[in-house]
Amino acid sequence: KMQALIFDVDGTLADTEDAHRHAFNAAFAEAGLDWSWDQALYKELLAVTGGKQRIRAYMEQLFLPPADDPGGAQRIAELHARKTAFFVEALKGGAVPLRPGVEALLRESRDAGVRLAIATTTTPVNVRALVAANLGEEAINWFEVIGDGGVVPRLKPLPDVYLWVLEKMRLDAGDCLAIEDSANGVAAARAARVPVVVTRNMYTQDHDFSGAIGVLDDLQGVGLNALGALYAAAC
Ligand code: XBP
Ligand code: MG
Repeated sequence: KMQALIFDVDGTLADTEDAHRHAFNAAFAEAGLDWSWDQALYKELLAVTGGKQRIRAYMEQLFLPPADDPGGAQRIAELHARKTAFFVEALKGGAVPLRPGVEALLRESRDAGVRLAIATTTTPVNVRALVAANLGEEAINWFEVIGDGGVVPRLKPLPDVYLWVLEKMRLDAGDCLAIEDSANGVAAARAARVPVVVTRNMYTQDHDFSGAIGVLDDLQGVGLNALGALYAAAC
């Protein structure tokens, strides 16, 4: 039985990635770096999950391997902290709405007693700011468990954050449904044996979603009945 929905955040609850991209660029400019990530480059860089890991991967592309530099990790951490500050500021200013159908599905789930959780690789303050800006300060409590980029060291596509959430919820993987937007997210959910439905977006529409039980453009008009039907057909 489908007892819980586990939501990814970036690209799934909201199309956050362009706001992330702008925040990275603002942090780079503030630091006097001439790095600027356009959409085409960012699409490639998204293959690496986690903002700090993404900066590191980019530096390796530029042949500036931070591993060769004792201060490298520290500089990445500082750049990323500024990026997070820019991103949270944008969220608080209302720059990123929830994707279509997300709020309705969250509310329907609460009414129906379907448990809610989050499994993401992003920074904890980002999740709180996104939810608060769009659903109010109390809505973060709609999610019984929040697995974010701080709870496990190994990010998606590895299953660790899903396994952490399942353990906290004391649920079997097969009693949950994950909602994801990317190949890395699908891989993470599947590696944890959680069935997964995809709502694809601009950055992920050509990803390989094999392993997902459904691929949708968004959640507009997609309620628990429709998700339950996909779940029943697959599980
Ligand atoms: C999201 C990410 C994150 C965000 C940026 O992946 O990979 O790194 O792009 O957030 P998913 P941070 O949706 O699969 O969780 O800079 O806070 O890492
Ligand atoms: Mg995502």
